[in-house]
Amino acid sequence: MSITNQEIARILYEIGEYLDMQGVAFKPRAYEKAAETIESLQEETTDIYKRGGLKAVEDIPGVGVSIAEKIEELIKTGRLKYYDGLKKKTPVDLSELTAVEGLGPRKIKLLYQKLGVKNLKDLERVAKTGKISKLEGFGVKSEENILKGIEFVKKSGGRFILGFVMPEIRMIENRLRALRGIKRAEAAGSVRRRKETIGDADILVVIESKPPAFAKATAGKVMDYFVSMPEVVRVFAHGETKSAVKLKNGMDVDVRVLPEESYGAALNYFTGSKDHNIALRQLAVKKRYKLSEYGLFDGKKQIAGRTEEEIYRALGLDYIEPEMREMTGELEAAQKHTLPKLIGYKDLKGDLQVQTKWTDGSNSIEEMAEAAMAKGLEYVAITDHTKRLAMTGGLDDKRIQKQWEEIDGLNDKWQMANRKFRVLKSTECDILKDGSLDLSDEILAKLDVVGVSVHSNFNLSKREQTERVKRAMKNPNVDIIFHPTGRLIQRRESYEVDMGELIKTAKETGTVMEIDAFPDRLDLKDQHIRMCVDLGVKMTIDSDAHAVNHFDVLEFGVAQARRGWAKREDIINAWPLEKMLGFLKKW
Ligand code: DGT
Ligand code: CA
Ligand code: CA
Ligand code: ZN
Repeated sequence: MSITNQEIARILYEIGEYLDMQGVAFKPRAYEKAAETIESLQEETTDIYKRGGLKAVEDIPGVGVSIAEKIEELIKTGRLKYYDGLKKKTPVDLSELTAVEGLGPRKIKLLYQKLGVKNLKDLERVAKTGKISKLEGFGVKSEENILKGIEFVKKSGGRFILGFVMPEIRMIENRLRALRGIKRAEAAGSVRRRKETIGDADILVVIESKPPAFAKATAGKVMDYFVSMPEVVRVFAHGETKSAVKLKNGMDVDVRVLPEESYGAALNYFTGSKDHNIALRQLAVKKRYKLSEYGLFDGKKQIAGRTEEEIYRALGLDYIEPEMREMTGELEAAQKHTLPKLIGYKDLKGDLQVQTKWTDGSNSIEEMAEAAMAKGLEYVAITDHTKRLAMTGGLDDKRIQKQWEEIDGLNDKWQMANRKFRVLKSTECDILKDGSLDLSDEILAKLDVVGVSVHSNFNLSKREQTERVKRAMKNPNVDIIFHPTGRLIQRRESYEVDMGELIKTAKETGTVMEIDAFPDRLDLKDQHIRMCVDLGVKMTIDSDAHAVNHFDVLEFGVAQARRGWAKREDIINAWPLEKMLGFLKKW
């Protein structure tokens, strides 16, 4: 099995960090750039290499000869001597330490040289004794921030962002499915419930159960295959029907082989959540049944268990989608037949947050539009940043009008060719500190869709921050609040803001709240989505794409919406274009 783009990128990033620590000039940035490109490539680098050899790898933008050769070594041998050497030379656990917010390679180097900090434990010890604040370039404030950062890392510790590991989980599922005698292979647990982050992946496999000797041999083969996959770095268990391993990326994966008769019951049990399971069992007991991972039993007789549906039915419940199994009222609703029909994974018709080369995206408007079409979408809003975000080359009143010419040209072209696709004129306009906006009202009034967001002054008081966003919502030109809480999963907490009050204001002003689908944003959170659903506040699910392959993240936004019990009617970009625009116009 071959090394993925994500793995290559991670190694290149780390090399950049090691070189940066050594104070090497320019090179770190070169590695970082190469990593960024590879991360967002559509094609696997291994395939590029297979097709065109070293030369083709060199042709990847931002990849020079020397980096291309390193990539070749990684593809051919799965290792890189240069990287191993760097790692050995610096006894510091970089990946652990760079996880602390505000700690870059340079600071880590200082902390190592002056205080001998090698890992998170060392860091916490010296921070608590006040030694860091006495170092040049650090101070009391940064020591406080480091301690806060450590707390944050510990809280999120050992968990993986679902959207980032999903490709690897799917790859394992697919490989297992391809083995002989296997009927199904599916990840249960928090993966199936589509939690934002997962502790480990729990994969269930169903094999043909007859004849028994064949079943036993098949199970054995599955186990042998699973523990010897190339990504496996540790084997915790290697049993007849159950195994557990750790992968290169640090993630643990379990696999269990099951007979078909109890697949539904096992899927239900291992999907969880644990509290949902416990409540189901109690319901079963009330009916004088017994529910286990093997089935639903009346005495010795199995009355359900082949599918999840039949278990729920036998317990007097409507089927509950995995994303709702978190004990937030789903059992009561299933009993009363009032569960919502959730938005489906194929329901989106458009995407209302897309960045392009005009600012910090990697592709042109046309390339992004073509990629969206290939995904089956019918419209996208182009939402490049505004001038306050100077580092992205944000647009001002003048340049955004230039962009409109390009958009008009594209729309005309597609109309002539009878292609049903529309690019909408839009913006991700900065909300300034006082709640005013970074483009003039005159320009905003001419856009098809106006999205606004907070990118600065994260440390205002809760009152000030809430008033700031509310003021933006009250601007009649504003349609959508993008990534409303501003959090980055495992990296940055939300700024202080009263979400209840914002959602109420959205109700009054007809403002749409965004569910940013990027895997480390998922912003709104599920409980906020639920508040919007309950109040009738409309939402949009956007990719926040910065490159053509980023439209793939939309499914994680849909998953988040489902975790917040949202229906198609709640999500404006699941509506046809005219209806969506009509709604925005009305408000
Ligand atoms: P994670 O891995 O921390 O993201 O969360 P889960 O939900 O995947 O939890 P995990 O991997 O510990 O276990 C998988 C499922 O197995 C869990 O969702 C429900 C079920 N399960 C695990 N332990 C128990 C238990 O003690 N009682 C019951 N009823 N179910 C359990
Ligand atoms: Ca799990
Ligand atoms: Ca597990
Ligand atoms: Zn943004």
